[in-house]
Amino acid sequence: MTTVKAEPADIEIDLKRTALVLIDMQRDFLLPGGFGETLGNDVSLLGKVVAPLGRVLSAFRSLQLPIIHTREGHKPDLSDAPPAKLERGTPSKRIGDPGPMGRILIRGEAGHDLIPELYPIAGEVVIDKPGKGAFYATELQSVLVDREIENLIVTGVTTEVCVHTTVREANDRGYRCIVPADCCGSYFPEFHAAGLAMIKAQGGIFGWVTDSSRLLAAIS
Ligand code: C5J
Repeated sequence: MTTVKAEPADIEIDLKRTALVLIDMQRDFLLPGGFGETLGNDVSLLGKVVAPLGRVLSAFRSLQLPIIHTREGHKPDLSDAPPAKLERGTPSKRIGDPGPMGRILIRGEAGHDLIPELYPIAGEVVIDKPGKGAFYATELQSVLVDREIENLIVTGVTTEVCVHTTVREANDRGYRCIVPADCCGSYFPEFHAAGLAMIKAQGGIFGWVTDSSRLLAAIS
């Protein structure tokens, strides 16, 4: 067993039953011209996640532990995008509109793809998800069951949206979720802080919060 220093308490995990999940590290969220920017966000705020998450990804690769990447997006015909999502708000471009990286948040377009710094290699799982949570309308649960996973290191963007939704979904399904704070990010620093606080409050009601240094010290 491996002890990860974390809040609200240190946690012991069996690394053989632990997967790293990278949520939506896509150009559409991290780069100018993508979905995140169409919503009015300063996408540069997410860049600081890449280096620490890259170190965690390298450690998981060298230990040959399971790695799962997710991508939020929709089929080109938008048949998996509910009108309530398509019509939401007043973005500068809507999901499916053409943008500088292809159609916004559409599978197969450059903007929908994962950033090169964290690009999956052979053997890593890529889950395409139409929603915010990685379990909704995806094969994630069966991927985890097949690999006998009990613990998830949940990272990516954005903290209070897709990371948080996934942690909540996973927690209800019985997974222990550990979130390294510097490996996830938000366009809203106050939401990032609040999202992490919510996870670890009340004795860790949704999971545990650590950071890349403590995680790497534990698993190296
Ligand atoms: C958002 C996500 N923020 N990946 N998606 O719309 O968090």
